[in-house]
This record gives sequence, structure tokens and C-alpha cells, in this order.
Amino acid sequence: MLKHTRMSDPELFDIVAEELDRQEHNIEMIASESTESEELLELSGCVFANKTTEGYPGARFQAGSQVADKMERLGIERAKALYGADHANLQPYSGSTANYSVYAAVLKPGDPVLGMRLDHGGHLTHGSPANFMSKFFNFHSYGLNSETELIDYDELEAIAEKHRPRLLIAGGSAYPRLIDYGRMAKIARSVGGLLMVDMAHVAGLVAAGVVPSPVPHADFVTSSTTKTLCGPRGGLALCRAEHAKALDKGVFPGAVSSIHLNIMAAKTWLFKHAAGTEFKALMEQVVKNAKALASELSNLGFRVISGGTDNHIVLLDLRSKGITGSLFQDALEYVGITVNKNMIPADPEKPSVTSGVRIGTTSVSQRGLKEAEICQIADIMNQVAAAPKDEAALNRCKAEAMELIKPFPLYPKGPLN
Ligand code: DSN
Repeated sequence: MLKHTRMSDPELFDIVAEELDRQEHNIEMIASESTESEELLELSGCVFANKTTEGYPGARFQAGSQVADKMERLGIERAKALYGADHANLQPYSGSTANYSVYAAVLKPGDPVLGMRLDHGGHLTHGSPANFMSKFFNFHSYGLNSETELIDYDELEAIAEKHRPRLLIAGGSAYPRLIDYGRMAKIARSVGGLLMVDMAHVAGLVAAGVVPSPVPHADFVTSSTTKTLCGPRGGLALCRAEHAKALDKGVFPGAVSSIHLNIMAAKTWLFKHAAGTEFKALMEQVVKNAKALASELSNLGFRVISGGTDNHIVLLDLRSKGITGSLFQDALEYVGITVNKNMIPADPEKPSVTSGVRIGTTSVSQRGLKEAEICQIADIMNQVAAAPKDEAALNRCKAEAMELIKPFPLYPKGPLN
């Protein structure tokens, strides 16, 4: 790994090696994380990184772009085939940039937009006052029904009728349930608006057909290529044919300039890989593992938000265990399990403390963990929740977690070259 850097900058090499060691010995359960394959790491560092180009295949602003054109065209065709989309744009740098690109494509300053509340599972870029987009557009929000903890579509419809959003946004970063994209499309159209689905978290599950696809319902679908899609750190935007020109303009020059062609090469590999049977089996296991985790944690006395999960996310309300999200996150990190503290609906705690944690099953499923190991992890989590400040108890949990993950190497094909 990093054989040249090892010689030229041993200090930095040691830091990267330390991170690899941390990942190898850690049980990774942050819902937005996944492990990049060797091919993705190779392609992310390939010579396309040297090339500056802007614009689109056949209409570039820089010379020497013919090979880049070939690669971008291949990636676009693969992305369209994977998702059955009319049009794909691979240039966004991230899921956030993909969202900004759609805003650039269809919104004017002051336009009304309706997205899910961040503390109910939405995303920063969907209208949080903390995000700079909120300075330009008139964001309104919808949330969950307080009893079912599912999206309250009736309330959403009433809010949409009141504010008549130009853009309705579905999707988020901490919603463990399926979304009724058909109903959301109907609501958007009934008020003369467009539907954008941010499928960043479930993009891999959608590609594998394990959860329903938003593509037939939405005007625009945005995503990052990490998370369940298990790809490089980048973004993706899809749309119906009639919005293709507007989207491309929204992406470039609207929201990005020169393309990260090396990352685009990695995305291009990913879109082929994600169409295969191995990826489908992995995504099926991701959901089985999440369901097993939700059920076992519930048996152990944790309150699972919405009573379960349909995807890779399990969101816990820790108040039944008398601990906060930040305390649980820190104690789990000490034992070698990484999760993130997360706001839950009507959370009485500050975002830096929270009453919940969000747990994801993508990375552990990539390493080969199945339901039996997931139940063991749930048991360790329960022990940690019972004694989050007891060093001796935590050390016992740490030893158990290390033993559990040892037979499942991060890179089973061997050390990274
Ligand atoms: N949106 C953040 C998350 O879901 O963790 C980062 O991708």
C-alpha cells in the first residue's frame, strides 16, 4: 500500500497505515459508510486525476479530452442501465453537489421548496437553516407522524397545498422505512411542482432491486455513490428526458467546474459491478442484517424508532436505556464499534448530545457478517448500554468485539498493494 509515499513521506504513510489498522480492527456501523473495493481505490488514484476538463463529451472547454469523453459516455450508459433512467449526470462531486445541481437547474431565488425535517431523518441540504441554500430558497418542512414515526403523508399533502412548492424533496439520511414515491409524485404534481428524490442512503438497495426504485416516479433522483452503493466518494444525478438539458446546465456550469475524472472512472466501474449478482446478494444481506439487528435490540429492551427497518438503517431511541446518544457513541467507539449519535423525532437533547444513535449494516455485511454475528453485536451493544462508564466492563466488550471481527478481514483478497 502506498509504496511511493512510504519512501517520500513516512510520517504521512504511518498515519494512513494507522487508519487502515483502525478500520481492520473496528466494527464499522455508521450508516453512510462502506468499504471501497481494491478496484475503486485503484481507479480513484488513476491517471485521469491529471486531466482537467469541463463541459460534456464532444463539447469540452479543454483540449485532449477525447479519452475522457469515451469514459464519461461509458459511465453514463452504465448508470442509465443500472437504474433504468432516461438521463444520467456523473459530474456531481457528492450527493450534496447533486442536490445543489438540481436546485440550480429548476429553482429561482425565493422559490418554495418542501423537504423532510433534519431531526425527523431529512438531510442538511434539504432545507436546514444551517445550510447556505436556506438563504436562497424558501424552504418548508414535513415530518413524521408522532405515533407511527413514519412520514405523515396527509400532513405533507396539507403543507404542500399551503406552500405549493416548486420542488418537493423525498429521501433523507436517517429514515429506516420505505418511502411512497408514487404518492409523493402525485402530491408534487397536484401543486404544480416537481419531485426530487435524494436516494443517497438507499442507492445500492435500489440498484439491486431490494427496495423500490424512485426512478419511475421522480423528475430528478440524486445520490452519493458511497453509502449502500459501496462506491467512491462522489455524486450522481438522474432525471427524466425532458429535464436532461436543465440538469446538465445545473450541474455544469451551475454547481461544478472541472470534473474529478479519476472518481468518475471509479463510478464507471461501480455501475457495472452493482448490476451483478454478487452485489445483489450483498444488498439482500444488508437488509437481512438490519432487520436482525432491529429485532435483537428490541428484544434486549432498546426502543427502535418506527418499530423496525426496511433498509440498512436502525435508529434507536436510547431513553429506555437511560443514556444519551453521545455517551453511547463514545462508549461503543471505545469497544471498537462505530455508530453515530443522531437526533430522533421530538428529541429533547441538543444535536451535539441527542437521544438516539443511527446504526447501519452495509460495511459489516461487506465483510461477511451475517445474522448470527449481528445478534452478537446487539448483545455487546446491550452490555455497553448497561455500563457505558465502567472501564472493566467496556474492556471485556472490546475483547469480545475484536474476537468477533477477526475472522472477517476488511480486504479478504489480501493486503492492499
Ligand atoms: N449525510 C451524512 C450521513 O448520512 O451520514 C453524510 O453522508
